[in-house]
Amino acid sequence: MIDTAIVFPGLMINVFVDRSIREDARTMNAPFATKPAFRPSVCPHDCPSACSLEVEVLSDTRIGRVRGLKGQSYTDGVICAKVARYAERIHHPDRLTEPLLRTGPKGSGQFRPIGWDEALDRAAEAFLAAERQQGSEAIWPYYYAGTMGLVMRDGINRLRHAKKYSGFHDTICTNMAWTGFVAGTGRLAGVDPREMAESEIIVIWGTNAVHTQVNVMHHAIKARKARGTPIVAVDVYRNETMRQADHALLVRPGTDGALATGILHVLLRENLADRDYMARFTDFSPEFEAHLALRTPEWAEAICGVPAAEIESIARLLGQKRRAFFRLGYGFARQRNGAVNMHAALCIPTMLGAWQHRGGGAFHSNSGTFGLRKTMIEGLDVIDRSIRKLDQSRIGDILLGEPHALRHKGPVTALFIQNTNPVSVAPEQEKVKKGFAREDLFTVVHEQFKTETAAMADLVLPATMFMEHDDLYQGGGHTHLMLGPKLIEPPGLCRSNHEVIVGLARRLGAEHPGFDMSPREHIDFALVQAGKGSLEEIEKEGFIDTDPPFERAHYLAGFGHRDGRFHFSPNWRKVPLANDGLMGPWETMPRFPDHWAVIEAADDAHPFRLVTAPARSFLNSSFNETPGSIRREGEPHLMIHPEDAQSLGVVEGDLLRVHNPRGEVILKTTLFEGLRRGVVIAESIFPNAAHKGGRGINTLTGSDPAAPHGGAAFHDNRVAIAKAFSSEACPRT
Ligand SMILES: Nc1nc2c(c(=O)[nH]1)N[C@H]1C(S)=C(S)[C@@H](COP(=O)(O)OP(=O)(O)OC[C@H]3O[C@@H](n4cnc5c(=O)[nH]c(N)nc54)[C@H](O)[C@@H]3O)O[C@H]1N2
Ligand SMILES: Nc1nc2c(c(=O)[nH]1)N[C@H]1C(S)=C(S)[C@@H](COP(=O)(O)OP(=O)(O)OC[C@H]3O[C@@H](n4cnc5c(=O)[nH]c(N)nc54)[C@H](O)[C@@H]3O)O[C@H]1N2
Ligand code: SF4
Ligand SMILES: [Mo]
Repeated sequence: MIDTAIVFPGLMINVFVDRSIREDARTMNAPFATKPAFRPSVCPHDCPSACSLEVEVLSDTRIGRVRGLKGQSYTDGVICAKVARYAERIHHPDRLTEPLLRTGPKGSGQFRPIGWDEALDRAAEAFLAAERQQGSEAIWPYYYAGTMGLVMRDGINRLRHAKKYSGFHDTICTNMAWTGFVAGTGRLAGVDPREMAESEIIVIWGTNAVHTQVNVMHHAIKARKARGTPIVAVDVYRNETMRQADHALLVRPGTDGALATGILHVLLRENLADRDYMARFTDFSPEFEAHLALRTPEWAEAICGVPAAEIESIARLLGQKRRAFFRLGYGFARQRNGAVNMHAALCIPTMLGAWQHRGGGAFHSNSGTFGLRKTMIEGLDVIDRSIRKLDQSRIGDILLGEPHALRHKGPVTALFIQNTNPVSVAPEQEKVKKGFAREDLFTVVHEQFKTETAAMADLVLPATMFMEHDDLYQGGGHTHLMLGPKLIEPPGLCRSNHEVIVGLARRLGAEHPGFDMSPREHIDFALVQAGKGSLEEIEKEGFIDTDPPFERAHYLAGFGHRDGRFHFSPNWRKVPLANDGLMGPWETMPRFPDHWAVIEAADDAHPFRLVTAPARSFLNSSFNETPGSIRREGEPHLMIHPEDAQSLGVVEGDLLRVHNPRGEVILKTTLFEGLRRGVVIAESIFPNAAHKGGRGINTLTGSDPAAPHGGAAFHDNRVAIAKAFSSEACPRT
C-alpha cells in the first residue's frame, strides 16, 4: 500500500554534511575521504525493522563494517547478519555499472554497453512510440520496495502521474494484512513496540521474527530476561521464532481464524473478557456472543489442529495478564482468508481490554502514522483518477493480455521497472516469464544486479545503492523517521532512481516541479509541509522519534472508525484502506471472526499444503547474489515431515517434483519434524535458475486476488509431491 501510506518522522544523523554545499553529495563526502569513521545510515531494505545503522566509511568509494545504531532505541544496536555483511553486496563484482542494450534474443543475456544519453533517449523514444500507438496507459511503471527510501522508491509515481501512465495497485505484500488490521481498528497504527519491555505476555503471531525482523525478537527476549515475560508464537512450522518461544502453537496453514475464534470463545465462557472495556470501546453485541458460543475449542481444534486443551490453557494464560502485547505479522495473512485471520487475531487483545495498559494492545504496522507530505515526490497533485490501475501481483495475466486483468482496456507494451524483480518474486511464474518474453514488449529495468528480470529487459540501467544517494526512511515496524545520507561514490556509471526519473521526464516532456528538485529538497519539502521539522533539523537531531501520545497509540480516545469503536464485525466492503474497489471474493466474507474456508485446501490429487516462508539470509530476492547468504542457504529445498517422506519413499537429499496445475518445481528433500503432516515449507526466494529445471518456487504460487482488495496468497498452495528419478532426468527449460 505504498500508494496510500502517508509518511511520518524519526531520524538519526550526525552532522557531517557541509550545508553550504547544496545537494551535490559528491562534494559532500570529500571531507571524509581521508578519515575512516562510522557514519549514520538506514537500512533501505523491505523490512519492518528499518534499522538505523552505522557504517564504517573507509574511503569515498569503500565501506567496511556495518552495525546497528545504539542510540536509536528500537534498533538498539541490533541488526541482521546479512546487512552486517553489506560490504559484500555493495562492493560485489557483479554489480551493474553501465547501461546495457540487448543485442541477442529476449532473455538471451546478450547485451552491449551504451552511454547514458543513448540509453535514456532509447527508453524515451520507446515510451513515446507506445503512447502514440496505444495511448499513455500502454506504459506501465512497475516498482516496489527494493528500497524503502521515499524519494527513490516513490518518485516513479511522479512520472506516471505526469504522463498518465497505467497505475499500480500494489498487492504483493501488505494488502490482506493491512486490510484485516484496519477492519478492526480503523487505522494502520499500533502500540509502540518498545512497550514490550512492560508487557506481561508477548504473542508473536504469523511472523518469523528471527528471520524477518530481528528487533521484534530482541525486544521480546529483553522483556523475558528482565521480567520473565512469556513469549507465545503461532506459526505453521517450528521455525527459529517458534523454537525460542515459551509456548509454540502449531496451526495448519490458513486456519488462524479458527484458533483465534476458539480463544475468544474461552475468554467469554470463562469470564476472562473485559466486558466493561468492550461496552465502551467496541461494537460487541449479543449476536457476536451467540456466534462465539458455537465456536468451541473442539471446533477450532478440528480446523487448526491445535489441541482444544492447549487453546484453553493459552486463553486462560492470556486472561490472567492485563498487559498482553500482540505482534501480528504478515505471514499468516498471505492466505486467501488472510484478512479475516488478521482481524480475528486482533480481536483477542481487544476482548482482553489489553489496549488500556502500557505494554498491552497490538502492533502490526505504523505505516499509516507518519503523514509526510508526498505531493512533490509522487506528483499527487496531478493524478488523473480515470487512469486504470493494474494489479501488481497479476503481472503475468496482464502481460499475456487477459482482459479482466487489463481492466478491459488495451495492452501493456512498455514496462519501466525499478526496485523489484518480478521474474523471481511474482506469483504464477510461468505466465510472468511468457509475458516478459513477448517480442512486442519494450522493457526497461533499472537495477543494481543483473537479476532475472533485468535479464529479460531490452534496456538495463545501473542503479546506486543506499549509501550512494540521499533518502528519507520511515520505520513501518516502529516510530522513527530516519535520514540515510549519501556516504560514498557509486561504482562506474550508476545513477539513482531520482536521476533516471528526471532524465526520462525531460525527454518525455513530463512536467512537474518535483522534477526540478534534488532529493534533499524533496526530503525537506516532505518534512516541512507536514509540520515534521525540516531536513536541517533532522540532520541536527540525528533522527526523529514520532511516537504518538499513549492515548492515541492505545486508541483510548476512540478507534479510527467513524463511530470511534473497534469493529468485531467489520464492514469488509468499506475498510478505510480500500483504494481500488473490491477485487477478491468479498461477498461471502464472514460477519464475525471465524474460519473462512476459501483457502486452497489439499485434495486427493494435491495432498500437501505448501508455505513459501522467507529464508533468513535472503530478503525476498535480494542477497541471493551475495556469497555469505548463498553459503548459508544452500540449495533450494523442501522441508517435509519424515513420515510424509517415508510414505513417498524419499530420503534426505532426494530430489522431489513438486507440482500443481500452475507448474512444477524441483526441490531437494530436507526432513523436518517440526511440521504437521501434510504441510511442507520451501524457504524462499532462490533465483529460478538455482533450481534444477530453472523453475523457482513462484511457479507454484497463485495470483488470483484475495479478498477483499486483492493480494497474493504466497503461503496458500496445494501441491502434489513425487520423487524425481535423478537430477539428470530433470527437465530443463
Ligand atoms: N530474512 C528475511 N527477512 C525479510 C524478508 C525475507 O524474505 N527474508 N522479507 C521482508 C518482507 S518484504 C516482508 S513483507 C516481511 C514479512 O515478514 P513476516 O511478517 O515474518 O511474514 P512472512 O515472511 O510472509 O511469513 C512469516 C511466517 O508466517 C508463517 N505462516 C505462513 N502461513 C501461515 C498461517 O497460515 N498461519 C500462521 N500462523 N503462520 C503462517 C510462515 O511459516 C513464516 O514463518 O519480512 C521482511 N524481512
Ligand atoms: N514465494 C514467495 N514469493 C514472495 C514472497 C514470499 O514470501 N514467498 N514475498 C513477497 C513479498 S512480501 C514481497 S514485498 C515481494 C518483494 O519482491 P522484490 O520487490 O523483488 O524484492 P526485493 O528483493 O526487496 O527488491 C527487488 C530489487 O530491488 C533492487 N533495488 C534495491 N534498491 C534499489 C534502488 O535504489 N534502485 C533500483 N533501481 N533498484 C533497487 C534490488 O537490487 C532487488 O533486485 O516478493 C514477494 N514474493
Ligand atoms: S533487520 Fe531488516 S531493517 Fe534491520 S538491517 Fe536487517 S534487513 Fe535491514
Ligand atoms: Mo513484503
